[in-house]
Amino acid sequence: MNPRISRRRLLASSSSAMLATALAGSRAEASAPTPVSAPALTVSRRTLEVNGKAASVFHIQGPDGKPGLKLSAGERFAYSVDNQCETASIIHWHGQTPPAAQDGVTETGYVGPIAAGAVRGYDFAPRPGTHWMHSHQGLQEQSLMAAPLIVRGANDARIDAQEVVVLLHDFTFRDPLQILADLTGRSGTGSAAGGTMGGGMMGAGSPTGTNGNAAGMMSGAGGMGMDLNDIEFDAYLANDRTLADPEIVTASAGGRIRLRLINGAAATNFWIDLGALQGRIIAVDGNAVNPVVVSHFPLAGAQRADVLLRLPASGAYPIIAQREGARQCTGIIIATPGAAIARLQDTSDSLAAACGSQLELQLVAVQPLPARAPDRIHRLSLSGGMMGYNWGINGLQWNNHHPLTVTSGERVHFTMTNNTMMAHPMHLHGHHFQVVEMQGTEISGAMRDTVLVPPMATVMIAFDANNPGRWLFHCHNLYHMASGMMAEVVYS
Ligand SMILES: [Cu+2]
Repeated sequence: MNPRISRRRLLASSSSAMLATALAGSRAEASAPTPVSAPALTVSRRTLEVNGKAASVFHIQGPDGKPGLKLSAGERFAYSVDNQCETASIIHWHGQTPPAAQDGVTETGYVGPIAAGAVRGYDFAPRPGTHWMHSHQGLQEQSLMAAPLIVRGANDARIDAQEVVVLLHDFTFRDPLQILADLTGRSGTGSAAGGTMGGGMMGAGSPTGTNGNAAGMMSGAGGMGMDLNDIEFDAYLANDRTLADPEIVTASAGGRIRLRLINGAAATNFWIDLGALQGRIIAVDGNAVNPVVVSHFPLAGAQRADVLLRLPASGAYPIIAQREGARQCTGIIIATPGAAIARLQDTSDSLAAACGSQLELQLVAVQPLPARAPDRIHRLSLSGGMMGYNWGINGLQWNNHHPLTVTSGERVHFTMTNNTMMAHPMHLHGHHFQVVEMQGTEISGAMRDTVLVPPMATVMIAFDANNPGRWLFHCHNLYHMASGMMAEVVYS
């Protein structure tokens, strides 16, 4: 018997068992489809040295021992997750559109977490593009339980370019639970990552000594305050390394590079600076866009960008990511053989601006949604603030959210108005949407799974309800999500 078919049957029966468990109202984990013979993604603990200090973090390794997965064109996502951690976990396939029970979340009730030592199988047709995988359990994502998920498409082979994947992260030596407790004020210790909570002015006077943050940066226009960066981090990483010891990618002079940039940070929007190079953004969140020439552009939390560029001559070319509203940087260096590589500063001389709609307004989908009037419109207010840390959607936190109902076959619009002073990268699971209106301007914008909604702005997205089930919709700032900024799309 074909082992793949038999395993699929096993998965199918196991999924119905899980669904039955969920419908019975139990949150307990249904028996996992073990043993699963599919190649494994192994989730484990490791020690990572950051700024000369050892930290205990997580790792998601593919069968080849490298972080995450790279799938060939046409390859199925037929992998298992082997949880070798001391704690339960679950991995979400960010950017993928699998059946709902395989989305890698527990909140929708299909499955429980993968217990320590357990294995769970997955099998679905993956969506091509630059995607990623990360824990959707607790705050594990902050402890680097994140990795690239690159799915090559049929057309990728026509692009003759060296592929360079860069996963960005924000890093802290602190316990993320303590950070969240400080932010929500429940611990009573008073200090939130060194920031003062009361005035919406965060980041000042950090005991960790990281410098250069624009605490409670004022936007200037109308004297309206804009809040950036609730948390001080100890370092910013590109493929696990800081600029003190960056990854150096060797490439040839005149060579073409395809950067696959992934913002895997828990709570940081970055500006990408290509330095002396000019590139062309050809895809965002794995979806082709009409090429946009860039050298400096924003990449919000959870977003991805594919950038084509060419090295004009021999030399070393830093690709830098700078935290919005701050000076801290991370990055990699692309260098030709023998090029002199200068030590780079990990702080910029100037503060980065806030990430906003600058790039979004220029993006045009290569394959937009077919023109169609909406069958259903959900008007959503992004609500809350740093004071009280009561982030929500329509004033409601996840624990008392109202389901966002849709029906299969509908064209759905979400009109999101951000009534807070902080930008929120909003992520919809299981679907890709088109950005159709940005701050009053109608656009045939990018197809995405994550869009940044700037403070006091309105952004409209459209999607086709074509993947039945229950799907999370949330801010991808981990601490905003954890404190309640999440709702659920439910097919009626
Ligand atoms: Cu948010």
